[in-house]
Amino acid sequence: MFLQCGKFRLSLERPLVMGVVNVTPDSFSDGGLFADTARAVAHARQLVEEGADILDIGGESTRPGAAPVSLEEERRRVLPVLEALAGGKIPVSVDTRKPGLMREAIAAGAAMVNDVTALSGAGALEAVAKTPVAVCLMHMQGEPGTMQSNPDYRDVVREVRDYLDGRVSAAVAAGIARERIVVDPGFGFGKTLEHNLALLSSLRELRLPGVALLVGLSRKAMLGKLTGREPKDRVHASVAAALAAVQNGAHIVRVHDVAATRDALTVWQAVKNQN
Ligand code: 7PM
Repeated sequence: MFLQCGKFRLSLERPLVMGVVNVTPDSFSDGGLFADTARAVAHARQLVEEGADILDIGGESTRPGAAPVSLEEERRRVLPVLEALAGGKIPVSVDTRKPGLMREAIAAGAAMVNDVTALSGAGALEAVAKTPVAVCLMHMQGEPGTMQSNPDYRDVVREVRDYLDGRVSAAVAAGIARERIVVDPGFGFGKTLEHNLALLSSLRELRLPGVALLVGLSRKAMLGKLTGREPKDRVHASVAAALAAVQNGAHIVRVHDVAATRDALTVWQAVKNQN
């Protein structure tokens, strides 16, 4: 199986590592946009050195609980970073739910659109359909501001699967080939620890034919709940979670700590190759 990601054709034979690049104003300096851009680009290049297969650039508009960011602010943050990184050795994804930014990002060389609302917004499917980019369709219950207040499911695995299946059908109907599609259960997006663990242990049931499966668990609150640690001290927990995800059928893991994840996957792969 392959993922068509703009001009890149990625083999899904081995698990892929997507490195997270946040482009957010630095609260410790007033260096301004140029400093924020330079910092994000340097971080992204570091993640490539560490062995990332894909970069995911986000301007923070989709983060749970985060204040909404205007289109103008999001494009000011994301586009300069994207322009600096597109044309490099690995595909660059843009994490946005705004169709306007999707179009501009694709024109600037983005190879993937990562949308936590699964291209359900007005004009989102149209913004990506007639392009070669990959799309990540994520499940979320509720809205970022309130989704963790009372997550509720009768059967979380079944409901997430049915939702993703419906969004894949909508994408295919809009003209997006299955080899361009990635689905993601959206860990922490309107889910309790119990929901997240049910999804992680039954991940294989979320694999849809011909479609890649991506999982983002890196440094998330569920790992804080399990270990009692702050986000920056969740590296070991995140690596364990990424391994569990890959063992249970994930094709791509979205992580902050690329080097640590790569090493763990290298060892896991060596053991697996003995069969
Ligand atoms: C605070 C809480 C800040 C959570 C950032 C986050 C995912 C994503 C994010 C994911 C896909 C984070 C999240 N998570 N996109 N964007 N899948 N496809 O940990 O799980 O980065 S934001």
